[in-house]
Amino acid sequence: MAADGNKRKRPNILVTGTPGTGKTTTSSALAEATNLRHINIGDLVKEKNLHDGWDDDLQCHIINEDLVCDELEDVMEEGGNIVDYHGCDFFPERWFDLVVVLQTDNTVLYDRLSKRGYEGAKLSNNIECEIFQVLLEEAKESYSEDIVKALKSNNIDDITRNVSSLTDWIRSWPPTS
Ligand code: DAT
Repeated sequence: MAADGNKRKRPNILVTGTPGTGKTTTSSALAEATNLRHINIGDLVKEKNLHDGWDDDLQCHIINEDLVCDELEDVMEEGGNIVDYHGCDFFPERWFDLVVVLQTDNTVLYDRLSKRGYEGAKLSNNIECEIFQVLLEEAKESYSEDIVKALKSNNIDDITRNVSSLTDWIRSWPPTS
């Protein structure tokens, strides 16, 4: 458990994974089921201008990690947050009580990202990221391994099952032992 975990009335969960693995879908369903606050980092960065401009090659904002962490410090200390982002190594370790890494089979992910309009290097980089389990490795390096949980996200049944087991976990907070 994270060092500060016991002080929080409600836990903080990080939902991470390669783009397209279902972070936003899962996080918003989980927020609805539990009344936790869903924080989509990509949206927050755009909304509050927490970036250093636009990366033409990667076709995304260049996130300013320090500004993001400053922006979220108070709300994370309070607890009860589901943070949704395709990266996990720059958040303070103490923020999270559970780190969920969503995973999707390559062929399924390829179709999802193509539908989203990804092509060329952006598409192949993300597929490679999933093949090499980059986010799972990043999560294990950044957090205690016993709070990192990899969950399959190939179909709607997986989402239902994941949301249900995570809801149970949140409802049983704080842990008794
Ligand atoms: P992310 O936030 O990881 O980028 P998303 O939640 O926006 O992913 O989902 C991308 C698209 O794929 C969206 O159209 C919903 C669909 N999708 C995601 N996870 C799925 C799943 N487990 N089963 C079926 N469709 C899924």
